[in-house]
Amino acid sequence: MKTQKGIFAIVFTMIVALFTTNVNAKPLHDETATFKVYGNCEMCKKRIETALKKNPAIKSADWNVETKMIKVVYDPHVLSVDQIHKIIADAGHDTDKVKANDTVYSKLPGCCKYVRKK
Ligand SMILES: [Cu+2]
Repeated sequence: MKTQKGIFAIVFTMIVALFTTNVNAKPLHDETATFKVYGNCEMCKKRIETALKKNPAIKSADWNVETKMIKVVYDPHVLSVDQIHKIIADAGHDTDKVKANDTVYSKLPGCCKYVRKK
């Protein structure tokens, strides 16, 4: 019985070690994406950032009213850059990759109706 206990302890230790190694091997780094998002004002900033921050895989989102550039910190294991563009477009804002739906765009307040690319 003593030997059995000993073997169990060794196996248990090995399982714990294996599990810990797997967790450590998984890259957990967040990534940062920077790209252009069309918009005009502080209201646009709030709309864009709020839409993004609803997603738990997005750690931070900061849109610059002057440069129209957004900086998004996200978990690349859960979300792709294309999906981030899609979230912004769904909120009514064109990005340099994805265009917002015309209906969603038309519902934006007047001050937020940015000039769209043809
Ligand atoms: Cu606006």
